[in-house]
Amino acid sequence: MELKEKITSTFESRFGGHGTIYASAGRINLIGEHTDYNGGFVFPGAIDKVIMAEIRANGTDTVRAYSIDIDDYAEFGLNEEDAPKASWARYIFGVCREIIKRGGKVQGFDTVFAGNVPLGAGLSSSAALESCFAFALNDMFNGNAIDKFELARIGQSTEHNYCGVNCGIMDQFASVFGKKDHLMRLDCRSMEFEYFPFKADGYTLVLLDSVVKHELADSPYNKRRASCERVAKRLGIETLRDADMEMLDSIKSDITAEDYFRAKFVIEEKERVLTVCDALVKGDFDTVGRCMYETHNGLSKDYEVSCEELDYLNDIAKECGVVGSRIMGGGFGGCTINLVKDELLPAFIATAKEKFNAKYGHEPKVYEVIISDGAHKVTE
Ligand code: GAF
Repeated sequence: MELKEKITSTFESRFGGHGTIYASAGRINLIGEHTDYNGGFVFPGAIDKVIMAEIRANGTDTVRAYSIDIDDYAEFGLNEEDAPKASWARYIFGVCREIIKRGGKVQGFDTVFAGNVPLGAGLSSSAALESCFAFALNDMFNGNAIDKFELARIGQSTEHNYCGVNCGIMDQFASVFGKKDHLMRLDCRSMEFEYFPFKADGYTLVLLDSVVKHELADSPYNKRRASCERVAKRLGIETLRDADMEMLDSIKSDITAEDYFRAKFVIEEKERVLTVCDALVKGDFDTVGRCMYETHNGLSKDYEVSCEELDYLNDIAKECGVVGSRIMGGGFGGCTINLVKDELLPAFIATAKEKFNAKYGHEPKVYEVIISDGAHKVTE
């Protein structure tokens, strides 16, 4: 059954009647990983996989929420002490609380939601969930008075304050601002951004999901961020955006080798984003691809957020002559993103499935990516 039909029929049987339907997207990121919380650049786009929710005010102070995918129901109030236990419900609760903390209005509502963003694959299903509800509650209770950047920050603060992930702004930004056929280069220091048409005629972006589970809350993600902040502090600057390799080398003997390599990756990565944007405008996909491989190498060796399975998928891509390939998102599992010449695509996918299966006993999942719109209202 289509996502929307599944949601509307479940809403009707659970709560009776109908509400309004909203959706927001997962994201890819062509390049610029772990640069967002360092004040650097990122280059994401929203994709055609969404979290969708039907929502209706219920005239009480209680939220009644049902997740179709998890098959779980939660009821909670809107005060700080009402935080639900289930982690999926905490995303919705967090969004409500962050709106209220900013002086916005939220009243009780009934909701049923589901999605087709693969969970734990590095495609930001959590940002899609937060952005869907932030967008919806802004529309339903606040006359859309909250601007789109603040909607993204509401999602990010939800991660920080209710889900234990000290994430940057990239995922929520991409989910809220996504535009069909466009990637967005965001400067995470000034928050200025530019849409770049993504026309890669003759190439396909394909994700290979290792199905290694990716959980940022208990992962060393927060530790990576702490390393970067330590180095920035030692350099006397606000973020690594203002650092270069000369500065880093000048303090090399005062910091741990681990912190040195974390910062080195970030310094190199922020330059790669600019190189890739220029190359994309010129249609120079060889440069785009080379930078993607460099990013993978840095994420694997210096930032150490890859894993055996993702390194293997990257090696297969290289062997197959794929233009660019790298681990995508926070890391510790999830997907590689691959820029593949169309004529090579079937052979690449077949080889990746076969080799990965032979080594790990299961095939990687394959998702072709269509760059799509971000948060939106689906029905009146
Ligand atoms: C995760 C985080 F949520 C983002 O903010 C970003 O840091 C990303 O990892 C790595 O680029 O998706």
